[in-house]
Amino acid sequence: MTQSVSDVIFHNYPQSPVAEKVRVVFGIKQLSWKSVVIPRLAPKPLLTVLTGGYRRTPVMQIGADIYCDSRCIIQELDRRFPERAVLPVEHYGLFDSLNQWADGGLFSLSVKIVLGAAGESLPEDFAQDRGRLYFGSDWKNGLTQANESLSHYAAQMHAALDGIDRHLADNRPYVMGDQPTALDAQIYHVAWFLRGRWNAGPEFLDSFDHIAPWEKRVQGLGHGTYEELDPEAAIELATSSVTRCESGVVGINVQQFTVGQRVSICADVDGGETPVIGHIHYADSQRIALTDVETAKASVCVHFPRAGYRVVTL
Ligand SMILES: N[C@@H](CCC(=O)N[C@@H](CS)C(=O)NCC(=O)O)C(=O)O
Repeated sequence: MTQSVSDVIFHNYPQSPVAEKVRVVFGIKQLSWKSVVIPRLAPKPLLTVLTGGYRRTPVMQIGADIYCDSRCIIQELDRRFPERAVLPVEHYGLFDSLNQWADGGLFSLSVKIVLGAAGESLPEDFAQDRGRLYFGSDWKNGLTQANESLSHYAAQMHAALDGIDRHLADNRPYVMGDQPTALDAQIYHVAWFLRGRWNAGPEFLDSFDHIAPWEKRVQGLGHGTYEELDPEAAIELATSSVTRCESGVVGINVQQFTVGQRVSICADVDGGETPVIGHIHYADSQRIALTDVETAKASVCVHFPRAGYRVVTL
């Protein structure tokens, strides 16, 4: 069966910065996709019925294959649609380390700034949900501290973006040179979040010489083309499809997994999230995929990145 680009279903909501990262990747790759708009707050029953409990944003679906986390999504997009690759082969290790830094440290810093600056003005349900997700069980204290340490976090962000600004100073259009890559999407989604959701964000970003013009260029790449799809139609599609993922444990098998083993998978942070429980269908050093996923309605295959996720055998 040939893969059609319009088979890509993206579960997201407009305000999500991590979804914006992937939307920019759709733009770079000039893909067409279907958008399922999901709620900003849990519970999200029409999403978790596909993921087996994973509730973060975004999630990509292609038939019965469900890809959780932007890292897994972007790797899969380049694998299925190699044209206009966003993960360059050259210097891949260095590139991927930078990607992981942007995904981890840089994004967390932006969350502290945006939530910290919002302070008391955050709606209570949103503060509780995002507080627990990003600041752990003592989230009230975490939010207060983020508010009190705002200038410290702004200085940390300034130090990080100063490096990017200097890097762009040779008038290269994109971070890696002439062609946009996933790293542009990575760094851009943080700038997009700061500019859009932090009162002081525009002034902060505009104080750099090269960041704002680069943001404009990345924005100009667009989001590819998309149309909306009902969540029910997406579930129906998953139910009537079968996974295209081969089965096996490939490469160096540090945790000595075997196909069929029952495991739980959860983001390796104290976010109060529901682990996804299922049976190993595929694993390598970058990705793990489960079938017979408990609590998932359809016979899906749910994929996670290995980086940042804890897999526990049950
Ligand atoms: N490591 C994840 C992080 C995803 C994440 O934290 N997304 C935020 C939205 S930007 C989220 O899930 N917030 C809670 C929600 O949407 O329910 C990824 O790269 O996809």
